[in-house]
This record gives sequence, structure tokens and C-alpha cells, in this order.
Amino acid sequence: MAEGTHSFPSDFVWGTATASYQIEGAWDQDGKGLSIWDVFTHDASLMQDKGASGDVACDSYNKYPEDIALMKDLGVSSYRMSLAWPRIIPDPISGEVNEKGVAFYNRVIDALLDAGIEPSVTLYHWDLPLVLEEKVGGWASEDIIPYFLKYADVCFDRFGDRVKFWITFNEPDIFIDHGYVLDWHAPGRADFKDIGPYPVSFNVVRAHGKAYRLYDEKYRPTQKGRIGITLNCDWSQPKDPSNPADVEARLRYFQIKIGLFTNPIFVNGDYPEELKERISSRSEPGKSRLPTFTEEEKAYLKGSSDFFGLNYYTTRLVASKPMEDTPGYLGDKSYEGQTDPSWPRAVSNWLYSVPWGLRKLLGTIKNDFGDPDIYITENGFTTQPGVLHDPDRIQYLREHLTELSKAINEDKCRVRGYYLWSLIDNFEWHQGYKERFGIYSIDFSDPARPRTPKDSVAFYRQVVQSGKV
Ligand code: PNW
Repeated sequence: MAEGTHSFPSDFVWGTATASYQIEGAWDQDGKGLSIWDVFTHDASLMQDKGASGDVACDSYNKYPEDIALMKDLGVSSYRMSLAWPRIIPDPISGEVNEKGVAFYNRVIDALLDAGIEPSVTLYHWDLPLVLEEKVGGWASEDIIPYFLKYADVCFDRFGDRVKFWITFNEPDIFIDHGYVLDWHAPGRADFKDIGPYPVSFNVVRAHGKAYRLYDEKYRPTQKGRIGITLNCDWSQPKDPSNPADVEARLRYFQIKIGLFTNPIFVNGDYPEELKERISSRSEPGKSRLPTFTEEEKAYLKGSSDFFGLNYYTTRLVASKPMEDTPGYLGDKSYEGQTDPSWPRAVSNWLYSVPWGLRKLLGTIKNDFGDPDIYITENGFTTQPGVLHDPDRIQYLREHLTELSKAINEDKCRVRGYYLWSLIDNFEWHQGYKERFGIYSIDFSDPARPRTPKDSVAFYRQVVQSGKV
């Protein structure tokens, strides 16, 4: 395979990413408690891929040495993984730490470091302990915040001597939308369909900010690591850039999708002014559906991320769709996200390849959010199960990395690293095993869960080892 001409800095971090529930399996092993995803998949009524679950998944709980050997062979310098909260604190109400769960992550972290791979660790990648949903009300209740802080404290305390890169939440924008506004993901509540995601994101962003301050004050002085948040963000392009209604709709899209997090964290500790006005004017007088931060909250939220963790997959053309008369969340949005028939499409119905969207988005993050250090914490493409010859994935990766290189070298975006989603085929949430993101294929009908390289492995190895695409 020919070496490319688009280069990356010599200290650029190359990695692959996974998440606990999607790969570990061992759902009831060694004292692990139940998570909302265990019951969501076992009940199956809301699953697209009925019967699919993370019960065994890639069996990485037992096969992690093999995964690490694959990464060593690729030559990546970092692995983005997540911790299963119910493995570490099975019953957060009692608060007792499960030493077997801690020991498992100690084994993984030590094996990574032995292989010369830095762990980059996400605290919350969606597997909430079930008791917190059932007894506390999940992320819809602010009573959950102290439980999250206790969990974060245990993780920093137990693993922070070796883990120097922390992510509090993976894609709160997605798990809130899919789990509380829609019923696609656990906990499958959809009870915020009309009110909108605002009360839930209000709790999550404050939990994030407090965990950041906890690390900053109690652990950073000795552990000297970094901590931030990862957001999923499509690029949003006005469908007709000369139509002011589409330009406004595009801004609403951006603010509703991620402004609920980016504005408090990276701008000024508060929600965007346009959004505050719009939602309050569409709520009962004096009772905006968008909550209000106290001055103290604004102070701890502002600047509460050492980097911008970006999961970029795709782009939407945003068209204005006047629905102001519709009460609630739908009317708040009054937009429609569309796609272009010329965009190549993955197996996942939402995933179209739009590489230029990544470069545009990076420029916007640089300009709007104070030129932060950026890590692409996920980027990837789906193919059909069993496919090993994956030229469409290679093309997706090649084109996105080319745009990324231009964003770094020409636009001076401070992108420090890139994590490919995903190292191995895994449990793709409500789609189960129907859509495959791995560069290694897994046969989920074989109890041994063998890992087999797809063509994209050789491509990514070449990029990682040459620093060029
Ligand atoms: C992310 N969308 O989820 C998650 O962080 C991963 O766990 C997941 O496997 C990966 O991306 C691929 O889906 C997303 O609808 C889910 O735009 C849905 C969307 C984006 C990201």
C-alpha cells in the first residue's frame, strides 16, 4: 500500500476505541451488578435486533490480552476504553466497591501499559447501574449526581496513578436523545418527548462539571492527568446558505444538539442566549422548559474540559421547517435534517460519508470554543456482518483522515489525536450485531469469538506507522 502525502504531527496520538457494554460480555461475572442495558436487551421489546445483548459480546472480559495484542500489532499508542460502573460499584446505594471489578480493570490497564499503549478512559459510556434508574430516577433526577461523583472518585483514586486521560461522559447528547426523548436506547423512557431533553442534560452537564472540579482539585496536583467530555456532533450545513431561515435553522440545530453542553463548558457557563429566549417564550410564563443555572454552577461549569472530545460520523443539511405553532420540543426545533443523494451510505441508516463536514466542524470548534485541544474520540463506518473486504470503510477513513490532516496543517486546528471506532466488531446498541464497525471482524456464532482482520487493518496500520495518509 502506497504511503500517502497528507501528514500528521510526529506526536499525534493514534488509537482505537471501544466501550465496556459493547465488548466485555461477562454480564453477571465476578460480582457485576445489573445495568439498564442488561434489562433493556433481555426484555428486547424495544430492540431492533431481538435477542441480541451484551451478555457475551466480544468476550473481551476474558479475551482482552488478545485485543491488546491486536493494537500492539497496529502500532497505536492509545486505547480509548470505558469502565462499567456496575462492575465497580454494583449497588451504588450501598456504595460498596467490588474488588473483583477493580482488579479486572487493573489487569487491563497494566497490560496496556506493558504493551506501550496509554489507556484513555471514559467513565460513563451508557451502562448505568439499574438501581440508580429504578430507585433514584436515572439521569432525569438530580439526585443521581452524588452517586456519579462517588463513582468518579473511586475511579480516580484506584486507577489515576496510571490513567492520565479521562472522559467523564460519552455523547450525553445521544444517550439523552435516544434514551429519554426517544425509546431507542435504555432506559427507553421517551417521557421527555414533549418537554425536550433539557432537564436531563441539565443534570448531566452539572455531573460533568462537578466531576471535573473533583479531579482538578483532589487528584490533578499529584496525578497530573487531563479530563474532559466527548460529544457526538454532526456537521450541520444550511440547506440553502442564501436563505436566512435555513441559516437560523442550522444554528438552532447546532445549539439544541450540542450547545446544551458546549456553551456551558467551553463558552460562558450558561446556555446560548438565543436558546434561552426561544424556549422560555415557548414555555408557560415564568416556567421555562430550559432550566436556569445558579451563579455557582456557571462558575464551575465554565472551562470544565481540558480538551474537546469529538465523535464525528456524518453531516446533515438543515432546512427550516416552520412548526412554531407546535407546542414543546418539536416546535423548539422547527428544522429538518436532510441528506444528499450523492453521499455514500454505510449499513447504518443514519451514517453517510461526508469528509468535508469534519473539516468544517473542526474550524467551527476552533473559532467558537476558544481554540481547544481536540481529540477525535470516535470516527468510523459500518459494513455487513462477515465482510472482510471493506474498500468502502477504507475510503471513508482515507477521506476523513485527509480532511483531518488539512484541518491540522492548513487551518491550524489543534487536533491532538484520532481514535478509530472500532477496534473490533461489537454490540451496536439497539441494532445489536446487524451493523459492524470493527476493523477486526468477529464471528458471534463461535463461542471462541475469533478476531479476523478486515482489509482496513492493513490500511490503518500503514497510516499509524507512517503518520501519513
Ligand atoms: C456512538 N447517531 O453512538 C457511540 O459512542 C458508540 O458507542 C457507537 O457504537 C458509535 O457511535 C456508532 O454508533 C452514536 O444517530 C449513535 O447520529 C448514534 C448516532 C451517533 C453516534
